[in-house]
This record gives sequence, structure tokens and C-alpha cells, in this order.
Amino acid sequence: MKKYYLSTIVLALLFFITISQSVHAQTVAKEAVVKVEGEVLKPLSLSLSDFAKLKHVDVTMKSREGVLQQYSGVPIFDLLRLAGVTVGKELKGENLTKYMLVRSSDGYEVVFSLAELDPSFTNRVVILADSKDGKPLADGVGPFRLVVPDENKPARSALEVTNLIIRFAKD
Ligand SMILES: Nc1nc2c(c(=O)[nH]1)N[C@H]1C(S)=C(S)[C@@H](COP(=O)(O)O)O[C@H]1N2
Ligand SMILES: [Mo]
Repeated sequence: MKKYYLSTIVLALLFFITISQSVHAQTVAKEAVVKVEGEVLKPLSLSLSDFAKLKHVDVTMKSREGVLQQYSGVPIFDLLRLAGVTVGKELKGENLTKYMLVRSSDGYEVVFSLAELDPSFTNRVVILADSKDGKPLADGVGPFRLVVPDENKPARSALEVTNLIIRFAKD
């Protein structure tokens, strides 16, 4: 009888340990990150809370419906500098053939040449936004989206961004 109770307790314990570990694994897996990778010196993997600590700016763009929307986020240029991408003084010669491939969780992909993102070439500031009207981005939009101002359609303003991948177009 005693043996039976003991094995029941051991089984129950094992059960709870397994359940709590799988719950833990799910919470870890759920934490959203955005990665900056490819032709970079320091690959980045930023969680929402890492991202929130970076300097933010506000940027306005027109939605698909033509309505002005204001988002807050981090300039792509700042993320590229943090990751050690060849921007600024190094953006010359063959580095001008580098581009950023933006990948989203639904498989959507868009590209920008590095020069489109560098303030020594353009005054337009493209950001990776994490909030709109002071609130986190909605499901299906965030947690991170690109906001590209001054473009005639918002097709490159990728939603649900997961990866910024720097590549060389040069043969
Ligand atoms: N991940 C992802 N981003 C995307 C798209 C998409 O299908 N998937 N569509 C693009 C297109 S065609 C448009 S018009 C805009 C719409 O963004 P809005 O809802 O903020 O206007 O999202 C762009 N970003
Ligand atoms: Mo679109």
C-alpha cells in the first residue's frame, strides 16, 4: 500500500515537472525577436524589451486607405550601425551594392539598398516601428513593422517583420 502511494506521488511529480517545463518552453518560444544578420559584424537578436531601450523617433506614412498614420520606432540606420553594417563613411565603392532584405513571418519580403537608409544619402527616415498611438502594434501588424515615409504606396512597409538580412548584390 505504501509503495503504491509513493509511486503515485513520484508519477504526479514527474507529470507536473513535465507540464511546467512545456509551459516554460512555450513562453520562451513566444517572446518575439527581430534579427539583424547576414553581412554584419555583430548579428543582433532584439526582443521587444531590448528594442524599447533604443532611441525612438516618430514617423508618419499613409496607410493603404490613404489615411496618415503616426508610428514610433527605431531608425533602420541605427540598427544597421549597432550591427556593424558598412554605413556612413564605409558606404562607398562596392558596399553600394549591398542591400537589406526584410523578411516577415508570413513570408512577405522586400528590399532596400543601403543607400536608401543612410542619412548621408537621403533625408527620408525609414523606421522599424514597435508602437502606434502609444500602444504596441496589433496582431497581424507587429510586434515590429517597417514604416517607409514618402512612398506612393505602402507596399514596402512590411508588417510582422522578423529578419533584416544584409546581403551583397555584387557578383
Ligand atoms: N508582412 C506583410 N507586410 C505587408 C504586406 C503583406 O502582405 N505582408 N502587404 C503590403 C501592402 S501591399 C500594403 S498596401 C501595406 C498595408 O499596410 P497598412 O495596412 O498599414 O496600410 O502593407 C504592406 N506590408
Ligand atoms: Mo498594397
